[in-house]
Amino acid sequence: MSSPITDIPARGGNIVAVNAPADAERKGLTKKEIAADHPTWCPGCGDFSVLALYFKLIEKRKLWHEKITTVAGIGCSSRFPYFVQAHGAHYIHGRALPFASGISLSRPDLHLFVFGGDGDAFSIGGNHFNHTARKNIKMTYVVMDNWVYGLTKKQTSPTSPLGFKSKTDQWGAVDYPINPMKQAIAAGASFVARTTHTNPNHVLQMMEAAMDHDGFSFIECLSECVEFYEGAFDASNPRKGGMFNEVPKTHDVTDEMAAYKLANEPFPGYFGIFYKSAKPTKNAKEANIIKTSQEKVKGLKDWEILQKTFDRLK
Ligand SMILES: Cc1ncc(C[n+]2csc(CCOP(=O)(O)OP(=O)(O)O)c2C)c(N)n1
Ligand code: SF4
Ligand SMILES: [Mg+2]
Repeated sequence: MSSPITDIPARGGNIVAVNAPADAERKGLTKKEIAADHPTWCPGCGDFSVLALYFKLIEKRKLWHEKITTVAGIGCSSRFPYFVQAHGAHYIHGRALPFASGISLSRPDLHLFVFGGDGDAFSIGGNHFNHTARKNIKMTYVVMDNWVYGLTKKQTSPTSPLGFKSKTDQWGAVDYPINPMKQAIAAGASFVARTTHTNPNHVLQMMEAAMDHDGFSFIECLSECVEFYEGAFDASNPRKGGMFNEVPKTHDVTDEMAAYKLANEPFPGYFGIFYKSAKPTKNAKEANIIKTSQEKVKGLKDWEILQKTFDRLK
């Protein structure tokens, strides 16, 4: 993989390119340059579309290897970073968001994308979801929701509907499912959108809008598990006799209550941007604290600052 040499910026600082051609002179990556391992998903799995559209986004927006980071937890969907030729990590089940938060806060110049499943996001990673959203840490989180645990071969997930028969609910799920959109809005996510893998143009549109948002952007992307929950989303797919309803043009995306109402609609519900607000990110707030602190200790080396701190603690 060839990429220009770049200096790692100080926290909150700007990246300085060394020996790199000017951005305008650089060509965007081709699909061949972005793709890594051949995906190991089952033929027909919805996750293929999401990956293909991520490649399209990288091509279209001329993102370069050294500017993209792809992070995931564990699950079929979380295998995502294996298939992308870029920096990233396939991390611990449910812990993708805290790992990604560290990346975001130390390298704000990167385009940071986190992919994962409904189990990863809302079961084991449920608390991380709420806290990353409320802190408004800049990254794009795409949850590939298939309403089931795919990798571990069909257990009930937090989004499985009532009555869903699985290995953990042989007589049908009895627990009420969560609504990812309501959860994201209530947690304080500053960008909340919904899409489905069967509408490629819409997925790309949502990813672009999420990437351009300065804050924690969340996308629920329906992504069918053809192996363990075939037909789950037919009601949202016009090719299967369903309805793909876009968010009404009159919807005010800054109106939290209106977004909540949209999210409350029964399946198939609406697709598009439900909520968007421009509130300061944790990245910006931390950068500000660092800048102010650095102004106070001008001229001191890092170890001298540490020494002073320890001396004060004595
Ligand atoms: C700490 C821990 N607990 C449980 C597991 C087993 N496990 C792996 S993936 C997974 C759930 C995957 O479901 P989801 O996040 O919805 O992803 P999908 O496979 O459906 O894309 C579970 C329970 C694990 N790997 N680590
Ligand atoms: S088990 Fe389901 S989610 Fe996993 S790769 Fe196969 S179709 Fe996709
Ligand atoms: Mg799942």
